[in-house]
Amino acid sequence: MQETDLIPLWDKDFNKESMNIPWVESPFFNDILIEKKLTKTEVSIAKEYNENGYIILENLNISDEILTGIKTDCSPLLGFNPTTKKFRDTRIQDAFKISKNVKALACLEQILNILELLYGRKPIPFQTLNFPMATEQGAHSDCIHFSSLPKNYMCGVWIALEDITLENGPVFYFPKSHKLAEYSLTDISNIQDGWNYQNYENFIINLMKSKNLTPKFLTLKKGSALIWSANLVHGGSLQKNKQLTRWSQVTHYFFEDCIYYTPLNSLVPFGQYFVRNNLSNIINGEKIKLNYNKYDIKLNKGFSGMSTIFLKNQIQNIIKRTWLRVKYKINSI
Ligand SMILES: O=C(O)CCC(=O)C(=O)O
Ligand SMILES: [Fe+2]
Repeated sequence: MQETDLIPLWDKDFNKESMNIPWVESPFFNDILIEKKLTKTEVSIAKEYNENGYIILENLNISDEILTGIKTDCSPLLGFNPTTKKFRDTRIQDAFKISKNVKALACLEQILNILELLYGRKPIPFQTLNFPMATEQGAHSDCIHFSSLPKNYMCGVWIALEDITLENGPVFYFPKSHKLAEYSLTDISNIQDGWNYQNYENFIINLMKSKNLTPKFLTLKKGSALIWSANLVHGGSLQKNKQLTRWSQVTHYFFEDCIYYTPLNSLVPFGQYFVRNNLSNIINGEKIKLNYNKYDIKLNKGFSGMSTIFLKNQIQNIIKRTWLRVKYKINSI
């Protein structure tokens, strides 16, 4: 006899690939990887992403026309003053609506293919941000801004539009931090006064220190990219040399067949979601239809833009059961 014979259900099988999370974040990642017929390069990309929560792509084939074109297109939108060489704004959101170059970078075939490989679903670029300078943004996980049901079907792709050094405020990120729990505002404080973004940022940086995670700095050559998974902690480091620029583009992606929401404006423990149901797919401009793994959903609108979410067939079942109870005069079905 072996000791494991004493454990109930030890020999039972479980459908590992049917778990309701991206396969690359699955606790059964290694088992699933063996089953997939991937090339050597694909295997190393997937392993890196699973272990560290990010991958760096240095050999992307992006034309200089696009990289330079984005700067030319965005400069007037950012209120660039040629005399002072200063920008009025430090970021522009969704410039893809105006600039075909921004759109082209958000829809790069090479990136879309890698994302589909990692997530097993079609990626949907839904938001672009262009920065001419460092953001100096505190450490955060994008999960606080963008989340999905099922969870973790979201990622960010950051592309350098010029060479990035320690002088011009590179992005910093904490490898392996994506494996930590996903924290919401209601988790970080036991009083409502603590449910604010500043407290969240203070929490995250203390969490990194407490877990002994050390940051890496994204010094990159123009045209290279970082893909980070939904819960990887990252931010913008301080810009040492303010005379320099730090041109970059971030595109945020969701994946198909999910419900998308903003945790920062939601009260998830109370079942109240700030659902993003007016997103468009940058690739084709079409409105994204929300669903849950292809099941139709119904949103019940409540206060402050928050909704409760029902699966349509769940409602139909409730109605059917109620009708049967009434018809046969029984208390429960
Ligand atoms: O570019 C940066 O400094 C960080 C941007 C960022 O965190 C984001 O867009 O999610
Ligand atoms: Fe971010």
